[in-house]
Amino acid sequence: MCGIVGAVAERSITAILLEGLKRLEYRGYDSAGVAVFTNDGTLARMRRPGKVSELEQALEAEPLVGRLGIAHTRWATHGAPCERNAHPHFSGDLAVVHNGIIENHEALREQLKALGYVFTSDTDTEVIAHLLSHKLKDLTDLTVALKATVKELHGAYGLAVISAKQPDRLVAARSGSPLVIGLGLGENFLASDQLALRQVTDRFMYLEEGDIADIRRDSVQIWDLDGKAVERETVQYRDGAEAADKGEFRHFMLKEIHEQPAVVQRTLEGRMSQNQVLVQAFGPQAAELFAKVRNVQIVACGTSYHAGMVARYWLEELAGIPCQVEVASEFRYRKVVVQPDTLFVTISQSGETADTLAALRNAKELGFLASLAICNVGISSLVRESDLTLLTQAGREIGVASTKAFTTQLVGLLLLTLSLGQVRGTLAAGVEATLVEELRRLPTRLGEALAMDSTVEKIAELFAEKNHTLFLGRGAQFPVAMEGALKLKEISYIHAEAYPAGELKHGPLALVDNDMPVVTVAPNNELLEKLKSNLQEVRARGGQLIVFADEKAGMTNGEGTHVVHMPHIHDILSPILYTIPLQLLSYYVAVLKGTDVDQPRNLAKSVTVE
Ligand code: HGA
Repeated sequence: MCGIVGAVAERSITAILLEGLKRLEYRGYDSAGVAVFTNDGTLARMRRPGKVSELEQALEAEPLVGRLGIAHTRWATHGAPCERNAHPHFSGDLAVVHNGIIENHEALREQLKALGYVFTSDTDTEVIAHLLSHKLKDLTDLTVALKATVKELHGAYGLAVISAKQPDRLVAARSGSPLVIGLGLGENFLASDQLALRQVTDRFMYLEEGDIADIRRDSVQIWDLDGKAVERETVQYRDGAEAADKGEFRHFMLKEIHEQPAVVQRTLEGRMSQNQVLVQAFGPQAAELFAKVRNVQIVACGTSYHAGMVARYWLEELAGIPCQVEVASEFRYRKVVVQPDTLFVTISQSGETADTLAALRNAKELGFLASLAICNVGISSLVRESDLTLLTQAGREIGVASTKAFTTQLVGLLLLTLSLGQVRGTLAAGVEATLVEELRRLPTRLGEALAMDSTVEKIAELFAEKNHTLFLGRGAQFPVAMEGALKLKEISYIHAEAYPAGELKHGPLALVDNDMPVVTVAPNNELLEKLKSNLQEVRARGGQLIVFADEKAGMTNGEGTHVVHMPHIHDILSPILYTIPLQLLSYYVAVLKGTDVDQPRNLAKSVTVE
C-alpha cells in the first residue's frame, strides 16, 4: 500500500526519493510528500494530493535540496486524501512517514491534545509524530525515544523518522509493515520495497518484526524486539531490477495479460518430469509433509482467494482431499476448529498482504500440520514465515488489477494438487501423466485465447453504457466468474456480481432485463447442458448473453446471444484458459470508459494494511 523511501547521503537526495516514490506508486497513490533536512539547516516539506507527478511538478517549481530526507506515497486509511493528511507529518522539528494503521490513535490523540499538542491532520500517523516528540523531551536520543514510542502503539507500522536536531540519522521501526535498508557507499537508504532503491544499490538488509534501525551515512545499527543489538543478513541482487516498461502496450495491464503464456511456462519450468510433478518443487521436506496431509485449509484475499476457490475443486476431485477456503480477513478473527493433519496454504502475489500474513501467524498457534505459501515474491514476509513455498514466476506485476499473478497461482495450485495426490496415492490412474502433458500445452492454448483479443474488444462495446453485469459459471468456473466480476468492478467501476449459474432462479434472475448483460463461461463439460438451461432462463427475460464457450459446445450466436468460441482444453485446465477472455473484457470496457486502468481509484497493489 503506501510506499516509504528515505535517504541519508553526502549528495542531494530529493531526486532519489522522488524516483523511489515513482517506483512505489503502484502500491498507493492518493497523495505524496517529501521532507528534507535542507542545506540551510531546517526541515522543509512538500506535499501534494494526487500522483507523484504532482509532487514532482511542485518540486520543480520549488526545489528542496538536502542530504537527509524521507518521502511517502499514500493510500489513505484514516483521513481523506488531501494535502494536510499527506505524509510526512511533522511535530516540532521531527518528520514521520508511516505505512500501516495505529489502532489506538484516538486514545493517544486525546492524551497528546491534553498535553498541548496541536493536530493538523485527521490521520492516525500524526499521533506517532507527537508521541515521539513528547518522548524526546526526556529521552533525547532519537532511537531510544522511538523504542519508547512504539511500545505505546497498537496496530501495524513501518516507520521512518528524521529530526532537524539529529540531522545525521534516519531512524526506522517495523511491525507488521515491511521495511528494507539499502546499503550504499558512504550513503544508506530505506524503503518499504527494495524496488524503490534499485537505482542506487543492489545490497539490502531486511528489517524483521519489531526491529528498530539507526541508519547513518556510514553505519547501520539494528535492535530487535527485545532491544538487543542484532545483525541482519545482507542480501545482494545481481539481476538488474526489472524495468517498469509498457513496451508496445498501452497499459501495464494489457502487457501483463499478454505475458501469461510466458510466465505460465516459467512457473512450470523445472517442476515436472516427463509424466510427474516434482514434489521437491515445494521444498526439501515437502514429500514427507505431504504424505501426512489429510485436509487443506486455504486462506487468501481478493484475486488470490478466487485462485484458492478453484483449487478446492481440484483438490477434492483429483486428490480426494477435503479442502476449505476462506478470506484471510475473516479467518484471522474467527474461532477456527482445525482438523488433524491439515496443511495451511496461503496465496498472495506480494507476500505482504496484511490479513493473509496475520492469518498465517495465527495459524501457527492453532495446530496445523505445516504452512505453505504460494507467492510471487521470494523475499516476502509470507515466504520467510512459511514452512514450504512455491514461487510463482509471474515477474513484477504493475497493474493494480491482478492478471498474470492469478493464472500463475492457479498453475501452482494445480501442481500442489497433483503433488498431494501423487504422494498420497489418491490420483486416478493416468491422471497425473495426462495433466502434466496438458500443462505443457497450456502456454500455447493461452496464446490462442489471447489471439481473440480483437473479438473481445468488440464485445466490450456492449458494456460501455451499462451499470450492472452478472457473471455466471458452474463448478470450477464459478470462481472464474467471480474473478471476472472482480476485474470488471476494479477497473471499469461497473457493478458486477458473480453467481453459480444454478442460483440464478433463487433471486438474481429478478434483476435480469435488457440493461443487464450476463457473462457466462461455458467449457464443454458435464455441466454444460445444465448451464444451457440457465442461459435460456436469462434469454426468456430479455437478458443479453455473452458466452465464452468451448468450440465443441455447440453454442451459436442468436438474438441477444453473443458466443465467443474458445480453443478446446482439458476440463481441469479450463479455469486458467477462461480467465483470459474475462481479463480482456474488463480491460477493454475500462478503456472505453476512460478509467485509469493501471491505477484504478481507491485501490492499491500490495495491501499491507488490514
Ligand atoms: N494510516 C496511514 C497510513 C496508511 C497506509 O499505510 N496505507 O497503506 C494514513 O491513513 O495516512
